[in-house]
Amino acid sequence: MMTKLIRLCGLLGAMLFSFSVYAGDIQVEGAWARATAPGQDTAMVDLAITSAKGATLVGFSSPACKRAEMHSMTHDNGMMKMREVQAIELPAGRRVSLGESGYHLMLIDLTSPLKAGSSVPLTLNIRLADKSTVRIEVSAEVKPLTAPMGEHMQHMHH
Ligand SMILES: [Cu+2]
Repeated sequence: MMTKLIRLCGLLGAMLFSFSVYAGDIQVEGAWARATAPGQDTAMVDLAITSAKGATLVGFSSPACKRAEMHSMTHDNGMMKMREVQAIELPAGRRVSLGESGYHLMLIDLTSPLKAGSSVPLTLNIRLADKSTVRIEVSAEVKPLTAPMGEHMQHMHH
């Protein structure tokens, strides 16, 4: 019991501003977004999460936007469609790359444009098997506008 408490405190206290975050049993890596074009007020963030135990990503927040949503992408008659989802499963020990699975984090109503070379702070809310929720601070790297997105992100349709 004590060990568990200490581990949870470690997770809650994780304020690691690096591009790869190890917070106890949960590892977040490769968080990035593409710089915004003039007039663009939404941005997608891709990242990978590996949780040693089964967990669920249930949301996130960021001071960079007024609204933070998790989206999935599906093909519909050859068109990409995005839909809000409330939960993204993180199976035990499996690296879940949001982009590869069609998911992404969506920053809506950006408070300011995303500039290449800067970073976006994010707080991920992850629900553990025991129903407790941990918050993990992540810093998403902003890459130049020309940085290639995954194939799934190229034909975005909002
Ligand atoms: Cu989206």
